[in-house]
Amino acid sequence: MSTRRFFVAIALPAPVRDALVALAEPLPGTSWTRPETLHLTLRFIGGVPEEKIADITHHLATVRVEPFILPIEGVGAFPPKGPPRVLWSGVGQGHPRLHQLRQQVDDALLASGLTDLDVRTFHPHVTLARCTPTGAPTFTRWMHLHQQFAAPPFRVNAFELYASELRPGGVVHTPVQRFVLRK
Ligand code: 3AM
Repeated sequence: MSTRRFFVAIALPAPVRDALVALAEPLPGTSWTRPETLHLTLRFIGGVPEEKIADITHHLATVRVEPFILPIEGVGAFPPKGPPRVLWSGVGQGHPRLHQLRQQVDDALLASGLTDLDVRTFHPHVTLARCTPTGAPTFTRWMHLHQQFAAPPFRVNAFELYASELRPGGVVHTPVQRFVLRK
């Protein structure tokens, strides 16, 4: 039986997904994210009992951040040095409402009783691919080729709670609830 893990993310509109999908090319040891699962994670929650979800959604509904414009741009790798495990596109500097949103999401999750949120710094990004550590020169070429990448800026009107399940065909993300942004 698959267990459901949960995360909070910003869904990407089709023109942004299309632009990101165009960055994919066959690279050794690299598995590209399926277009329908491209997203910007605000917070990975992990496995929680299903009966806790009502409480989590209740608190997430208290988030108050005005809609904002977000340009997805540039590319990079995690870790930044050494063989990449993840290829991503990011959001550049600034975007205070994005960070405000992340903070309020965290506050809401803490208020719902979650206590073990990861304390690492938030590096907003869209995971484009996961890599086995081979072919480093190829990744350098790919990153150089796309350093000026810019997806069409879009208006973030909402964020979503997703369930994530690992199925035989790969990971499946199911939207659980959408939260519209407002002041
Ligand atoms: O948005 P990205 O793709 O960077 O890697 C997972 C994905 O991140 C991450 O949560 C997002 C939605 O699945 N994730 C999965 N397991 C995780 C864990 N144990 C995790 N993040 C932190 N800790």
